[in-house]
Formats: sequence, structure tokens, C-alpha cells
Amino acid sequence: MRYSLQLTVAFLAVILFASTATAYDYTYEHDGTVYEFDYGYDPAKAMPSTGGNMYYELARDPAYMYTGEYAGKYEYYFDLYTTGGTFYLTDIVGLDNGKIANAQTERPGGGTLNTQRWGDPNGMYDAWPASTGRIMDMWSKSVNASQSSASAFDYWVSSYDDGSGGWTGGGLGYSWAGTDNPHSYAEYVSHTWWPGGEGVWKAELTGPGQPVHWYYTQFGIVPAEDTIYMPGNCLYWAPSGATGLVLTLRVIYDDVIDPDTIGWSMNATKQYDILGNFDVSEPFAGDCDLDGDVDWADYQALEVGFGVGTTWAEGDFDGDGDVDWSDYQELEANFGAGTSGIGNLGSGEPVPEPMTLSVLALGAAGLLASRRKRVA
Ligand SMILES: [Ca+2]
Ligand SMILES: [Ca+2]
Ligand SMILES: [Ca+2]
Ligand SMILES: [Ca+2]
Repeated sequence: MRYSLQLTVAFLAVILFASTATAYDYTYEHDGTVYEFDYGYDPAKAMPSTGGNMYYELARDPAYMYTGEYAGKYEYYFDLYTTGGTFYLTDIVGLDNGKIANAQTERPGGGTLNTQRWGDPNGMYDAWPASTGRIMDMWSKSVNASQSSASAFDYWVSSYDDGSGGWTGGGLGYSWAGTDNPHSYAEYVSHTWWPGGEGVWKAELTGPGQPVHWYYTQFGIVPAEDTIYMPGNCLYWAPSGATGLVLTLRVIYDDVIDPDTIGWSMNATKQYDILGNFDVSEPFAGDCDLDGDVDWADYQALEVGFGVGTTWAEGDFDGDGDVDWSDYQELEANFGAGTSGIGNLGSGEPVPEPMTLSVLALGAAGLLASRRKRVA
């Protein structure tokens, strides 16, 4: 029985691998043409519908967060590439900024978060509206060397090049450690025209009707939707021909993001598409081994992890760092789901199997009792 189960799992794994292996990471359809792309730099991705001389792309497929402080949410990495063009700032538009979990909305040092002001000859910073927040996980190769302006604008905080060729971060209550940029420092291109070598300043959150940036104000741009904007002073004067990866932005979002509802631009409206595969494989609670079903093998994994496990694979489906009765109940509720076929994530109806479930319940109850005894 056990042997045949392993055989079956192995067989299904082979099928799964074979059926999902494709030559490209994702496809992009526009005006009836289907493009096939891999993640990364490719000048062919820069087209009118994606920005012309630059483009935004996911760094990789989005991921469901199984554990940790963002358990139950979704992780997206947005990359900005340039093919040699220049720009002043960029926006990602159409997200609900209230659903961005890795945003800082209060200034750790007190007071309100300053906005990304520049070109204000009178220093009337107080006249500018406060920022509604900023995203804490952002990488670019350069950083503004001017600490006075950095603190004035509240942006000396994102992950940045510390001058020694690596990443650093910190400040204002934020610790960079633990983030997971899929790129290395060496993958980013430098934009160092501006004295001090500023790169991208920060990812600031603003709401509808809040033209917080000097550029917006000068040109009468008023965002109609929630916006993440990334001013990049030197990017505007980027050396002609500079190409490659400019910045990466990590967004932890409460929901799955529909790519049709978002876009990027330089004027706070959805001008261009964001490339990438936005599909998220969200597992059944109970699917310890992430093979698309909730079955006996998953139960056994939970059994081993019961009372001691801390990860999804060990049975922590609710992401609270333990494997206990509530996790077991989630498995029980989904037991049998997905057994009709691998790759049917999200479509499987739980299959009632009273005999098996009662056995499971007895087993879990027994476990619980024995552990209570041990504690007592
Ligand atoms: Ca499973
Ligand atoms: Ca299975
Ligand atoms: Ca748990
Ligand atoms: Ca618990």
C-alpha cells in the first residue's frame, strides 16, 4: 500500500513536470499577436504597449506566502528595465495601496512621512501634503549620497548599494535582512549622472488627488487612483545607451493581482502593460507536499509535524507558526480535494470519505491526548 502510494506520487510528479514544462516563462498578447518571453532583459519587450524604451516586468511568477509575517498574502516582484531611454519617474497604478502589506505608513521617528519633494526653491516643505506611505522593499544600484536631502525626503531607507558592492538597508526602523531579492547587485545598471550618483529614490504611496511630487505639481498631474511612484532623478539624465535592470520593487499584497487592472506610467494613469505571468498557484490548506491534493501523504506529514512543526510542509496551514488542532481541521475540511487530477488547483470539490476522516479524527485526537499527557 505504502509502496504503491509512493509509486503513484512519483508517477504523478513526472506527469506534472512533463505537462507544465514550457519553453517560455510567459506569454504576452497584444493586438492579436502573442509574444513568448522569458523573465529578464530583452529589448524586444520594449514596445509601445509596454513603454517603448523601457518596460516593467515581474521578476518571477508571484508566490503565495505560506509562512511568516505575510502568511496568506501574495508576493510580487516588479522589475523596471530600460533599453536606453530616459525618464524622470515612473508609477505603478491601479493597486489598492491599502492592501500592500510591506508598506510603512507611519514615520518611525514621529510626525508624518515626508513626500518626495524636489525643486522647491523656497524650502516650503511643510506646504506639501504628507506621504501616505512607502514600500519598504526596493532595490536599485545607486543611492543618493546626500544625507541631508535623503532625510528631508524620508527616503534613505530602502535597500541600496552601500558603496562596497553589496546591498544594505536599515534606518527609520526598517531592517533589510530577511527580504529576498531574486536579483544580485551585479544585475543592476548604474545611473550616475547626477552628483552623488542618485539612483531611484523610493517607492512612495499616494492616493487619488494627491499630487505630492514636484513634477506632478509642475505639470498638473493629479493621480486618479492609488499610485506607487518611484522618482528617479538621475534616471531622467541616464547616460545614453544605458540598458538593463534599473530597480526592483517587492509588493506583498492581500489579494491576487489581476494584471488587467494595473499598469505603469509616467503620469499616474495606466499607460502601459506590466509583463509577466500573474497566475498564482494557491494550494489547498492541507496540501503539505504541494502536489495538488490533500490525501493520506499530507495527513502523515501533519501527523509528524503535529505539536512540533512550524512550516507549511509540516502542517502549519494557517501560518501562525505551529501545527495544532486548527491546522488539522483545515486538512480535514479539504481532505480528498484535488484527487480527481493533478493540476486542478482550485477546482476540486472536497470528496467526503467518512471512513477515512473518522480514522484521521481518531488519530489526531489520540495525538492530542498523548501530547497533553506528556505535558502534564
Ligand atoms: Ca498533497
Ligand atoms: Ca498526494
Ligand atoms: Ca498553525
Ligand atoms: Ca495554532
